[in-house]
Amino acid sequence: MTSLVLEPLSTYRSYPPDEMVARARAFYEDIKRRRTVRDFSDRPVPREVIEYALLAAGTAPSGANLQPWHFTVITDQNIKRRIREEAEVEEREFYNGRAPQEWLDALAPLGTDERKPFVETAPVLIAIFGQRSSEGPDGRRVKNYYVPESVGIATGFLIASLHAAGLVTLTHTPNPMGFLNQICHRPESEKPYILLVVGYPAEDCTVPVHGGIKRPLEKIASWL
Ligand code: IYR
Repeated sequence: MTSLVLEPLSTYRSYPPDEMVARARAFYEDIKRRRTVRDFSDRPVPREVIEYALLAAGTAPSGANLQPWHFTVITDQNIKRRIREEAEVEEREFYNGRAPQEWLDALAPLGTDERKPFVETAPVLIAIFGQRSSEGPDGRRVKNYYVPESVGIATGFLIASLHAAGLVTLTHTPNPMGFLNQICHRPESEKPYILLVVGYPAEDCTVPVHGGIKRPLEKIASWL
């Protein structure tokens, strides 16, 4: 067990109130341009952008700071094709029986179906795994805590970072995603969380009008 060692908080920065508002607003103005994209160009992305975005994701807070995540970056065309094939097997079942009508109705404004060509077209896939347990310093398995919460926050950082760098993403969730363990050689102690599709939008890329409509502040927040 590691014991508590403290150091002064040296990384914090404070800003005058006006500047705080300006910064919060600037972040909002930029992040609100983000759209989930399904029409990808095949243009390759610089590896360093992905590396920095992964480093940013890795700074996310996590249960007991155990950082229970793994990111497998896939750029190999053959592996992307295998992932598309496996994803489409699951999606065909989803759209043709497994999904209740209510779910299909909720998806109608997005125009999604079982065809997932973007999994092959986009230059980068990031398979995100949550580690239910990991190997401790002495080689024994240690349990991780708040895994979905931690991986969700890290994924949010990742998406925000890729957006800030000028890339677009799709948070793809073929269900179930167990095939990602086999293809990415990840152990059964890891649960696939999201398959993030990353790249540039195709020149003729369109997005659903509905998807850009975000609920106003008074609908998403209340003050006590
Ligand atoms: N995984 C399916 C269905 C799907 C589900 C939700 I919730 C979405 O926001 C979008 C799609 C698919 O990828 O098509």
